[in-house]
Amino acid sequence: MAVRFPDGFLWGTATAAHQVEGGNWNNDWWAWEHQPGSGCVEPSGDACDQFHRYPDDIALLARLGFDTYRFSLEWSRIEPERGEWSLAALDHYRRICACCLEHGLVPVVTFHHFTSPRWMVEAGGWADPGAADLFVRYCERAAAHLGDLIGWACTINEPNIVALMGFLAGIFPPGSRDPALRRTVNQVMIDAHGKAAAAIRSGPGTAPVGLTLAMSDYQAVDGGEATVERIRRSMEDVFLEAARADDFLGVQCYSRVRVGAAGALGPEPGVEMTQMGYEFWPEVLEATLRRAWKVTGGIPLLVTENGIATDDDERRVAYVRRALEGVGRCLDDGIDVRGYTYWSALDNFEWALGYRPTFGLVGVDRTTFERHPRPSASWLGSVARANALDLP
Ligand code: GCO
Repeated sequence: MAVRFPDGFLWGTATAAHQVEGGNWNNDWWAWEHQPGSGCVEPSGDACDQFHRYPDDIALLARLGFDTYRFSLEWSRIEPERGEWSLAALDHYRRICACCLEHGLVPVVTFHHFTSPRWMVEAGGWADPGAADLFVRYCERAAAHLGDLIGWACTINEPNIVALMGFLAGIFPPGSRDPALRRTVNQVMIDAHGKAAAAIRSGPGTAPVGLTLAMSDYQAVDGGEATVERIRRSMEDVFLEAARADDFLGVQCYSRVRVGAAGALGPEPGVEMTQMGYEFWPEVLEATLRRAWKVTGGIPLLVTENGIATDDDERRVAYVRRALEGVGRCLDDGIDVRGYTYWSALDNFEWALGYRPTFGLVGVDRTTFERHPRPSASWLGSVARANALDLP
């Protein structure tokens, strides 16, 4: 299916500080990676050493044909102790934004992507309603320093996943398994998002501000309808409803989940799997864009993450092609999709799963940090340049 995308449609790739920078020892994830029994397969260590190599990465992404780069600020670098601000860290992120702009890339900046400073977690972390004010002070400070260079601002990345994985599933820090805490964290994050959005807007610059949400194509099987509705409420709807007043929503999705009356059913036998242990299901993007559009009441949507972990780069191209066809159908129906961001620019630290899953358009040598662009990188870069898929 050929698709022509609207003028100004953004084409990018994404990373997050802790997954690529290296040496982020002052946050809760680093502590979790080193905590016996946490289930992490390996520590993040030097990651992709992007803290030092960002100029080369940005130049590479621009050469490939992209016009957008989504990355995150590391709060534990900017505020290493409560109320102590690192001007050097703020200047570092200012240089990254400037470097993007010099290369013609729109900086899409995430203020919180899963990691929180150790001092913040010791002060009660995200289960404490006081977290919102701590987060807002940091956002204010960062926006004051960087706001004039930011293209799009994402307050919190996947607040639903932080709450689910950290407070109910026990797989992310702090490793709790408590349904009440999970509900509290959802609420604290919604509160923090709203206040942070106001703080970022009141600073310099005019970037649209929103949050990014992990969404899924929940499919009811064998009487699972009511269960789907229940899962959607805490995973999606509370956030989609909170986002109605935002400038945009970042949609992030990877696969579907089949749900029976008793809960998630797991993959369907015979369906191709990815390295993440979930199904190859690119149609998730169309399904989630349609749902986000409906439940938010029609705010602009930016695909801030979509991609696949695979060791077969041809399957990566196949996945993205089908996902983009779905975007095309959404655009045809008048859904306001502003851009597509592939996760991820680089193979990187996939949280508890370490470096095994390879999501990158660009491979990274784990000892030399050398970058090796894959054929999918040139392919998606050329789609970006043409602003079209498969036109003759
Ligand atoms: C998330 C995060 C990313 C992940 C990506 C692949 O969705 O969990 O935003 O940090 O690495 O989604 O799983």
